[in-house]
Amino acid sequence: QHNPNTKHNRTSIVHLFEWRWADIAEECERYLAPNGYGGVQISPPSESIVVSNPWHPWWQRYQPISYNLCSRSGTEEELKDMITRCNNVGVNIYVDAVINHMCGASGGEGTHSSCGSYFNAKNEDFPSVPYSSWDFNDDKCKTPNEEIESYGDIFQVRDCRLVSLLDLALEKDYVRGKVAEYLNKLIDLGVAGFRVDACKHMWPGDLTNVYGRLKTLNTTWFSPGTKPFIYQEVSASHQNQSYLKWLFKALTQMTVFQVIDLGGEPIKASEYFELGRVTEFKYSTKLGKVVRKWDKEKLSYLKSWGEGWGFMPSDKAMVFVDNHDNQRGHAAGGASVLTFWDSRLYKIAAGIMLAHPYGVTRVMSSYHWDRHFVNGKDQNDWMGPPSNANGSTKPVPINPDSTCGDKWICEHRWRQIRNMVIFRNVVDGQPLSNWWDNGNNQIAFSRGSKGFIVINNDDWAMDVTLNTSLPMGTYCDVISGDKSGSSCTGKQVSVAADGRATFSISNTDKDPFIAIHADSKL
Ligand code: LM2
Ligand code: CA
Repeated sequence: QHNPNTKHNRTSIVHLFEWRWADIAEECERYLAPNGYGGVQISPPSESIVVSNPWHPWWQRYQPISYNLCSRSGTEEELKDMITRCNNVGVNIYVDAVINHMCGASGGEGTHSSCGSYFNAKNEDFPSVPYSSWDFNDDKCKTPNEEIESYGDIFQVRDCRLVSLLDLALEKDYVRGKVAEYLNKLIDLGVAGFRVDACKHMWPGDLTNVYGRLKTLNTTWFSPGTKPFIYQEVSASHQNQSYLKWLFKALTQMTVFQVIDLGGEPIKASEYFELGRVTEFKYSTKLGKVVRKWDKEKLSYLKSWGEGWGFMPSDKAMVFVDNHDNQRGHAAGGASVLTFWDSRLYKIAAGIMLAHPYGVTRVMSSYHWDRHFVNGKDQNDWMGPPSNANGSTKPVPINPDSTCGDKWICEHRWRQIRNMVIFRNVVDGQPLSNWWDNGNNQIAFSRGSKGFIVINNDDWAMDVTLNTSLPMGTYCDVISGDKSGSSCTGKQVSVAADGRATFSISNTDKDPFIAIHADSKL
């Protein structure tokens, strides 16, 4: 279903990518609940392969060995403790569910797995589930090497192997049963929903069946009859770039002009709308272009942001500035995607996303890795989280200034992003109104009479008086500072009786935007 089941009018989710369960439990209590985060997307909790070449890449967790719940993030006990503690403070847990496939065909044989379970990739033998070769799609896939070769063929995309990952036969009652048993175990533990991995590679009919087997949420924390929130990863293919180039060439030769969606493929995100929300990758790519001012994009064009840009319906969309794949050049996205590496622009993009009513918003929380570009490709895009010498993931230490140490970036703790998460909660349900722009890269808009945001992404100063629709008073700008008691550590904005206020934003300001809302009134 499409509702994230968040509590206390909280609206955003944060992806604590590769965090340990013990750290997430702490973070729910000490930071996420007090700052209005609605939930956490966790890395896959299922047993995965352990890859040693390259050394323990993050993507090994997208290669399941069984549905046992020990992973690089911790034990089953730690997982349970985290779910309980987060739920107790009203922060939901969403599980990244990898159900399209098991490990890669060349995964080998042995016990190099996160719980130490034996498996044999070549024979498709996973006794801890158990799955055997009967449970995979080899007969259905018609390509010579079992691989997906063309994204133009929907049968290949669903029934063949994605980058050699052993493809599960989800039309089998047995496989559906095993997958549902795994998800239901998590529901019993108290999770609120699932980010379903690789949905493009599964038939909507198979997913309908699996979702249909799911229990309602644990009534210790959720009202009776609440269904799990489902959001499905449907991204443009790895082949997408070349496919688009080919298509573009073909179209130019025909001198035909046509709008091509990022998909450009026969499989459409809309096939999955009935089942749950779907990740809107165009949002991430386009937002990056607008804020970077590439392709002559400008902020003023955001007036029709959302469905007006050809995005899916708002009530079907899960949106984000970047995700764990496209922040490192994996899968869809491309060079325009903004990440913590471009922090100033990133904060602007996050501000726009969180202020705008479109979609359910997901904030990314990353770790630093040593990027090393050779001919435009990052040679280290595989690198796993900050780790100790024995390979275990490092805890997330919190510095006195509330930032994170040991190379954990914690974008969700950046004041500008955290305060915009709160902004979104305060203005929830209010319409976008009072749109203003200068025809270039200065924009402003209200959310009803609850909040107002002004952004200057031009190369010159901005000085304007605008209607905010907010009640008269002095407000604390939550981008340059925080309200504490009746004082403000940042800029102050005074709204007159007629709702108008004057905003001055230099293009050289540390963060060239201002946001005020009902709860930042002094
Ligand atoms: C996803 N969404 O739909 C994940 O967001 C994405 O991170 C996953 O790919 C993908 N689907 C499959 O679950 C990642 C990563 C791949 C990696 C796979 C499996 O982007 O690069 O593939 O996980 O770990 C790796 C190697 C690849 C190899 C494969 C199998 O990069 O070269 O293929 O393992 O051994 C021979
Ligand atoms: Ca498949």
